[in-house]
Amino acid sequence: MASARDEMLRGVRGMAGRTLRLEDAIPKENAIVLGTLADLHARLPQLAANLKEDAFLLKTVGSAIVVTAVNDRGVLYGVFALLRKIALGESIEHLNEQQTPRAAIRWVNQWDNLDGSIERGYGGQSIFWDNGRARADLSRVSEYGRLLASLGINGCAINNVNADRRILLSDFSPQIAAIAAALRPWGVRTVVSIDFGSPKSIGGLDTFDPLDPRVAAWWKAKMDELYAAVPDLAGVVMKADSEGRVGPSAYGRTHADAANVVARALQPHGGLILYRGFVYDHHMDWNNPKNDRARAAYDNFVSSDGKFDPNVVIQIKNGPIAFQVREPASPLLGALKKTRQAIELQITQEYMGQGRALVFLVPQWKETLDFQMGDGRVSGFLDAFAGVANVGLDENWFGNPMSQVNLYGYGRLAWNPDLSARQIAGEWTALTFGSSETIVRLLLSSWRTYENYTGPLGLQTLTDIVGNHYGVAVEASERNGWGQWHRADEKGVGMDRTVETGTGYIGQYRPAVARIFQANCPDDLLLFFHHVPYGYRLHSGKTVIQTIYDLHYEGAEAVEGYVREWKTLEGRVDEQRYTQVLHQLEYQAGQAQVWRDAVTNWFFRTSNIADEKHRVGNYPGRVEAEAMTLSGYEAVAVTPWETASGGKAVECHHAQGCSASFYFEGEPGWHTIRVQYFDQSNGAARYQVFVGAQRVDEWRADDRLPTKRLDGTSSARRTISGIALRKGDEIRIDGTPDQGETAAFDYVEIR
Ligand code: GCV
Repeated sequence: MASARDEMLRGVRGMAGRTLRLEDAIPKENAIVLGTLADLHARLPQLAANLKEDAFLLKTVGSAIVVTAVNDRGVLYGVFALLRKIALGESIEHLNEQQTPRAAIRWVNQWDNLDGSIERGYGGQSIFWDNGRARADLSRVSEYGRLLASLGINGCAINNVNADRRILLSDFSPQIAAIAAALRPWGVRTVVSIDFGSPKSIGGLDTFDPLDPRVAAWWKAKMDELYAAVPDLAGVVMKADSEGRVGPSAYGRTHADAANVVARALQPHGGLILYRGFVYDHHMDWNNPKNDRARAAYDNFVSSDGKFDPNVVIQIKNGPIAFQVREPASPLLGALKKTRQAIELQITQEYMGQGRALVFLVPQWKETLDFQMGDGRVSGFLDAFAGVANVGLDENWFGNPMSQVNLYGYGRLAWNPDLSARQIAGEWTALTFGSSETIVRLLLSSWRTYENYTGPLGLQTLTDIVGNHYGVAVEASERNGWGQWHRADEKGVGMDRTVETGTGYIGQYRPAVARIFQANCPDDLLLFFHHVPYGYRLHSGKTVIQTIYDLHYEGAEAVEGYVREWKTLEGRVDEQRYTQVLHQLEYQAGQAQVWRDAVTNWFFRTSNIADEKHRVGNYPGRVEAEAMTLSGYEAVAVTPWETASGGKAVECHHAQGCSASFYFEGEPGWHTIRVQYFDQSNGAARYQVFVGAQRVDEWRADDRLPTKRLDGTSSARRTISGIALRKGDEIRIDGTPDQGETAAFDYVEIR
């Protein structure tokens, strides 16, 4: 309640410059009255409402605005809702608005490791952990609690689902308690991720068999101990039998056995276990065309329906693989008729540009939430939401100012999945920058744009699957056990998941949906479900191969358009964020071109079918580095080949530097020079560009991109505009290496 009161004061002070007077009694003048229904009953007996936990009522009573709920958390949510209304300029006259969250469990998961790193986190180090302990300064945790509360989120898992067994050591609970204390004032209950092997790995038992009574007793004692330290712990998250984590399969037991043994230990404390449905074998034989990772969640869980205890919730990812740029809704959603279920959405942009690309994910999530499974809409099946947030210590939480829209959108949808993407984009934009149709337009088109240049038609994100999941690497998904296969070869592309000739995955959908995916598959998902020849015609009338070419060009062109559109906002968005976002979009435009060229060239070489529009393989104004006059620089082959133009780049191995030059052959006039160079993480090489004797630009390659290699992740673009060039001018690139970084570059393009 104190948080609700302080937030009301802070909000009105911030927006109206007025400090509300605090009183315990209800005054005669205008007032904002905060309290639970029980608190207010004696003074406002006319207030009658039938509210669930966390729901709130905003109601005008005489000259007062009353914000009430059955619990303190609900009042806090009501305050945030009222402040949002004021900030959005909505009327607060004659209020009588009751809001009830659709799902009672609205959690975020943080994949934070105890050493302070974050698995798939792009906004800096952990706000919770440092060097194996809770951070000494937990002020960012309490700010995070406030942020989460403003979105109606009521639980936060504070450590990675790839759980460190130390989290359950007896002397560790004070660390958890310290974090819980920082979240508690915001109504955010703490959750811990646990390792199923703990009874053996830290418990001194020789087994973690869930049916062994000693194991059950261990879990019970452990949970009693944990709740003694954190009495309001919301529960636990557990990843078992997945990606190297131990699980019930070690003893031939079921997931219900595993979940229930922990659930029974939690039950006396009112705790929940969110048991992850993300179970699959990552050593599957690629050569077996019947193998299919997409089948795994359904195959593993559906037979246990009805066998889970009531405090078990199965946490199911939105799609059957893992957070790809496009996947169909997981067929497990709603298939468990007697089991509670959560949808797991990924806020952190693991496969979506990792905090460097503008990708508003709400339209993607909405597609799943609104999906008609044949026996109901996905959102109607859900008891819980889990969003993988992975915020970090960076000032803006995510490493850039725009990714916050996804946390905002997640919270709003967990509260009310019927909100539209447009409404959420509009709210966030207005609250963050002030209303702007331009920003809303960018947000709403950004997922489609990202999909177009990274993996359209259901191909999934064509990224470095076995590495950093960031840059382009078309074949990285193939010939390994991870199961993110697209099976492109010289004749065709796509996974055959049909019942008749493929893996049978389509048969996991309810019949009405299976029929559509089988016989009338939407173009967007065609290659997820079917293997087709490159000449196959889509509903659009175009061939698959031409569509792949066209969409990659459209996607890359769209990002260039974002840069132009963002520039129209100069002076209307605060300067700091204007510049940050501009740089981000300019970088993204360069990346989009790398993706475009890599994917289209890869498919051109593989299919041997030319682009009808003659773009693929033809790059007007481009001069390959390896074709320049080189002094010190040496040509090298880049792996994978498609990530460098012509498969090659040049590198410098001389501390004093190297040069590469060529003569301009184009028409005289004002030109833009673009240098495609490589920015690895192991140094900060220096580049200088000269036209004749005049230096026109210089920079250091000092971005923090996640690779030490020359590849699609490190490939970056420098744009030098407004340069006067005459035919015959010499253009020279001087590069000076630094540590492991070789001042490499790929080509220069002049426009
Ligand atoms: C926490 C994907 C990610 C992993 C993640 C896993 C999961 O495979 O790449 O980093 O592990 O999903 O959701 O458990």
